[in-house]
Amino acid sequence: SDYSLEPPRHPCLQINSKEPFNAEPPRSALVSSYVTPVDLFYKRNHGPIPVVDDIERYFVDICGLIETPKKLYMRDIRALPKYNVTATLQCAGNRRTAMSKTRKVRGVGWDVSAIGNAVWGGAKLADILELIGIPKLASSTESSGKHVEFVSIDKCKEENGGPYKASIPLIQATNPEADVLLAYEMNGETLNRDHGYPLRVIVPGVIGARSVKWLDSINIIAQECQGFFMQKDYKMFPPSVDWDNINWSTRRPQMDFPVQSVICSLEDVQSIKPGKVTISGYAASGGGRGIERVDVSIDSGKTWVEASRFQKTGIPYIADHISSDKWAWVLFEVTVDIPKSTEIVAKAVDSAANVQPEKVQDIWNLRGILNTSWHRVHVLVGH
Ligand code: MTE
Ligand code: MO
Repeated sequence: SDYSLEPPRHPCLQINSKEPFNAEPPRSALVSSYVTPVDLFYKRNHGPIPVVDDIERYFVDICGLIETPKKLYMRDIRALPKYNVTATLQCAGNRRTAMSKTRKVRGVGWDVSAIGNAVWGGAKLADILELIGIPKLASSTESSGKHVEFVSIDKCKEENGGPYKASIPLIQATNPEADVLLAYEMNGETLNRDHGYPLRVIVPGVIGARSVKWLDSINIIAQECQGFFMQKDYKMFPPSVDWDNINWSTRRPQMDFPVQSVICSLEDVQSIKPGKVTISGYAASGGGRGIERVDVSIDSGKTWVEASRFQKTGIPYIADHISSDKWAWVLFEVTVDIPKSTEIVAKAVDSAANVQPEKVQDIWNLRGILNTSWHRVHVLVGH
């Protein structure tokens, strides 16, 4: 594989793996804006960044269980109505390093910033499927377990040198309300190479792994994609399963991500002066569920105070899907008085009343995915 043509990257990024390039911003950068700047958005790759230099000749092949296969050029995709969807992308491996501290897990180490919120611009997958004769809101007979598979241009070792791929149910793909996009813009700019130029999939509310970058083809298939990242990775196992007794076929590929929250204004261990401290961070949930509450504790979880939440500055956040961005994170903030050294904790509650689990041990899994345990940081108060 060839890593000589990688794009330039922001010097602030913390590099977790160089080849393939995996990097995240400092946590403090995440809370400085509701929309994460492209440069600081985490980058998660499984191979070298592909080069697409002739955009006029670039097309997406649509094939599989359809009457007539079709080639879609960028001009065809741009001719469809354009949507801007604000959606948070989170890697299932976010906070893996912390999970590995209780018991070793396999995978790229991530701190708390394998997440970002962007405005994705592009065509709706539901509109594209309609072009090839698949109606919107496919009925359960039409879809009957069918999936829409996204195949990339990149090559990775997990697929034995083949392309990265993933799929989502046809029923979700044909639902305009699910906001699944073929995106060619990120924060109003042309999508850059790191994030999938010229075209990527965005599946809002679902773990990042299903949002395939550098799209090459779309296949309508009878059942879910059989690729490595759907079948042998990104599945949630119980703590009792380890590498010597794992049976991958017993679990389904992870789709929606669970409720999550993280304190970003403080490092894991941080020295502060006694007095008022503003604690801020992000909270997000999958499946379009909003954030109902964020609780913060300054005594290791014995007592809690509620933080205020916001998306757009000046507008109070309500998880009602009308005044809020349903696929996006909320930022939270609370000012507390901290007289002495202590452990500060955050936990969020989503609109279905799902709560983050208290202990990482209870959700430990061998691949180290979905660490959504209460986020804890230590402050050392000095004078
Ligand atoms: N698509 C391709 N083609 N190759 C990849 O390695 N990584 C996936 C997904 N799409 C990946 C991909 C994973 S695991 C995540 S979390 C997101 O892309 C990361 O997207 P980003 O790099 O734009 O943040
Ligand atoms: Mo990921």
